Amino acid sequence: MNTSAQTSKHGVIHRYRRFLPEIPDSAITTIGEGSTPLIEAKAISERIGARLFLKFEGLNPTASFKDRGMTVAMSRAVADGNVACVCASTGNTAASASAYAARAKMKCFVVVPVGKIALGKAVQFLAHGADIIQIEGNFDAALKLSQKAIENLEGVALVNSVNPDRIEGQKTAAFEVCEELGKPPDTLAIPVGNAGNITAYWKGFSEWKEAGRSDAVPKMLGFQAEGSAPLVLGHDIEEPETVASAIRIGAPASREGAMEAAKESGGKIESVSDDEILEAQSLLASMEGVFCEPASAAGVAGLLKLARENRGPSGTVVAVLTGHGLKDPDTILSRVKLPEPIPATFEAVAGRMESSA
Ligand code: AN7
Repeated sequence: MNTSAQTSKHGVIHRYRRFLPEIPDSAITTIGEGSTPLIEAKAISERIGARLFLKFEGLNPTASFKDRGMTVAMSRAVADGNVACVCASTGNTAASASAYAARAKMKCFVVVPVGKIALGKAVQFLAHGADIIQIEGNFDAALKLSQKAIENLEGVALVNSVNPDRIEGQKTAAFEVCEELGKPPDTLAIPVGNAGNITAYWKGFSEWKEAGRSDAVPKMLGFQAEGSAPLVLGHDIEEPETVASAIRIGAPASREGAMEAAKESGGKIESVSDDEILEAQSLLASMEGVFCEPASAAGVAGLLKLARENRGPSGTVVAVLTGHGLKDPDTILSRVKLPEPIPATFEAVAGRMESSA
């Protein structure tokens, strides 16, 4: 075995090191994140009247885009001599942090809103051995408490996207999109919660252009859930609500980054209803074979809504599907059920198939 196999040569740090903050080899913590597929969505393209590609971030090691930022944040936390990390989370950040912390032999505290974490995500951070702090409050409260906690603790790194290393890692998704298409798309559609990811993509597209690798940047379209849309309403929300639990966030930490991305690119931040989100999730699964979690479908929901209102983008559009559908089995099971079992006989099975043929 090649000795360098200890640190995988895959992962966004190795791939895009010259665009990232300095990280010594010995500190690199990677699980082979990034290099996710860009999937052409022909059926939905017809509905929206543009050529749509899906950047399927659910195929990262912990099944969400968070891993791109976490490899950079955790590696830098190791390089700085930290012994523990903490994050507030609606689920995916905690799943990612706990996996990367396990690999870095670091203690990981996850501060999460009780009763609002999708099942698959909770199972992940339980499996990775996180120290779980469930609070009787929402994500916004969890983030404030986490920020306050590290002020008084030595050697503990905050790995939420308010940590600029997270944004640095996440911007690599924009590089991959540009490389795969051969140029930036005309438009990017993306879900917005705490607003770190739209900030990161915009930074990535802008840096790609500054580096002379492209001569354009896409229009940025961000979509929030209607019950959790502080950027659309123009003020924070005390009690955000949405079926898309990942983006149930009322006071986005990166609001300025998101507003800047929309403004500078000639794009916008809008909202979509829970029904529109679930409809988009269902279309993606049933027509494109791509299963993403509800929050991840917000971008496609937004594109479908704009198309219905005859104000959708044309040209090449990339929608970011931020997390895998297996993260949140309960939302599917609350809408569709397994059928009743039948006897294990040829007659019964044939009868069933004939009746639905
Ligand atoms: C699937 O895990 O905030 O706008 O604590 O999990 O960068 O916050 C998750 C956010 C979109 C929104 N899609 O991204 C967390 C958390 C999925 C997500 C978002 C999240 P940001």
